[in-house]
Amino acid sequence: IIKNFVDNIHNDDYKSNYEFPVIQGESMVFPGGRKSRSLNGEWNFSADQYDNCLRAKWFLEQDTNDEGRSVPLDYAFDDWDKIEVPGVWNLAKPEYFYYEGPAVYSRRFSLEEENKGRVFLQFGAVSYEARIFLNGTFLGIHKGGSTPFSIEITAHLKAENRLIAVADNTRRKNQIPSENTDWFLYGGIYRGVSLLFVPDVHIKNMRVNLTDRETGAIEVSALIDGNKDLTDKTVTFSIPELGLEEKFPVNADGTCNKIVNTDGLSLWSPENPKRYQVSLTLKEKGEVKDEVTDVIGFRTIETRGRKILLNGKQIFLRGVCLHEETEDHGKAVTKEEIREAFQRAKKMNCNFLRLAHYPHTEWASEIADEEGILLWEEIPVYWWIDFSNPQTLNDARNQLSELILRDFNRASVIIWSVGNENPDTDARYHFMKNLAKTAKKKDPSRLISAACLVDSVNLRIADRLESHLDIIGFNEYYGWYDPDYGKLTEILNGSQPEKPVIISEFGADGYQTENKSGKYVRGSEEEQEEIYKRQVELFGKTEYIQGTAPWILYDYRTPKRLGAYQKGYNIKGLVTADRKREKPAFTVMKNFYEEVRKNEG
Ligand code: GCB
Repeated sequence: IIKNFVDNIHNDDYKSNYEFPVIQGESMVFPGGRKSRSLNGEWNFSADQYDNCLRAKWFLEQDTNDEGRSVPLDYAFDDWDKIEVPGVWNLAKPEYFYYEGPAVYSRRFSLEEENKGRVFLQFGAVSYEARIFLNGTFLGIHKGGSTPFSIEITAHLKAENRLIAVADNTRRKNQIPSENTDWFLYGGIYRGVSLLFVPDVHIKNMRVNLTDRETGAIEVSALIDGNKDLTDKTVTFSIPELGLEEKFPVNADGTCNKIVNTDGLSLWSPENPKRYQVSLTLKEKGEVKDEVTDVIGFRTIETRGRKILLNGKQIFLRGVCLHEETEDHGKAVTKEEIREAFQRAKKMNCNFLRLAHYPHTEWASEIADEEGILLWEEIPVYWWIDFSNPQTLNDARNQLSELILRDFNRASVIIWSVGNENPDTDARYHFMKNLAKTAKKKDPSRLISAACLVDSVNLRIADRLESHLDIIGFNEYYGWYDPDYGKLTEILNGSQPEKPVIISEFGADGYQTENKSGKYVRGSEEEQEEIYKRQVELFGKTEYIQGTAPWILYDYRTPKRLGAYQKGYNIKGLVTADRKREKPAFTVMKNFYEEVRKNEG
């Protein structure tokens, strides 16, 4: 205890003890069909501005010795405030609103389940670093604020357990995103936490996708985890509705892979979001050892020349950008709120959403699968990033891999985006090229994109990254940041892209005024409407534009926007932040998409 005390006040480098083990990459255990227990609900919580849980090793709970209590206590896990998990702390109490830094979450749980196999602790997302402790043992650190991770806790479990998570949302230069973003970086354990109970040898993950539309061939890959010899094991993949059942062997390294042929497959599309129940069973000498299930749609997505083809047919992506935020829950959005956003987009005649600027909850792609909405998913390689730092690249790649693993089976996801509006430097080029290649390698079945900036000197759609992308995303704000439409006309008419282009952002502020002067007030809804009209007019005339995603569906919080009408919000939404009122520009988009749809026939 005395030693801890001395460390606490004299040790500047206390944190390096909690940088390893790093929980990375493919740690997630496939959740579908598993025995699990939710650890959501009330946890104890305290902001820990001086990082004392780590510094003074509070997690050890060394407050007693053999003679009883020996030192004064500076913490009281069980007496602290209660906070809801999942949730963001910023909205839990007014004094937490602007808090950025480490905070301690703690809860007890007893192990009621009979525990024969292995147990994993799974977090949906923690912003931004999470250090996890169970019964006094540091289990690991996870970095990256919006992707899931799992840790095995089998060896540390007791009948009564104390779980601690130190969540730290400090903005740092070398993180993804870096220090400067145009959205609010909430803190907390804002997605679900659960225990997953799996057999000693189990199916760690399963990936399924349609590889050949003509023949209905599906590729099934899985990874079996277990320390034992795996050569005597087989897996059986089935889709009962198609009468399909295929058995294949597990390789010695735990991988297994098979192309299976299907008959009579009905393809998934926005008009027909057909999904099938699938399962994968692990067997040893004919006896079932483990099973996972999922509900999966099958479709193909590809580009040909300047066209995007869904199931072999040209499609225009009628989209809109969406942040993961509501007034009531911050980033911890509910399923109902996601459905509401999707319904609103559909009302605007959308078939596509750009989920900006980081991985949204897994519910988003699950619901999009159900509702028939196509998705662009993105990692927060946003604006300036520490591009020449290998650790930063590692973190970006890790977030990308975790996202791809999580959403691989979702038909709705058609695009992986590797970044947004990054300055065109050599370091950025190498960094993002690496990410584009990583995405392609991990998932050749989808399209790679990035939201690029225009070459504002030559007024052309031109970015060195283009050769590594399938679709060129292009953000522009002509009429707003730059009032000169002439430039946009010049750019769109003068560019000769070899690939399809999506206008991944355009827009303008839009606030409600009582203006009766007949002239547009800067930033008013009337000006926003006019800018939208002029924008869509040009898009309609540009053959290589294969999709548009205006910025943004709803107004949202951002610490960057402190204007008289903004008041801490980005007000470029087509709908107000309370989600109650559609602005006039909403109707402009709705009509434009209606036209596009008609022309498609
Ligand atoms: C952008 C960014 C987006 C901003 C938006 C704006 O280009 O990609 O994150 O919020 O512009 O409102 O300026």
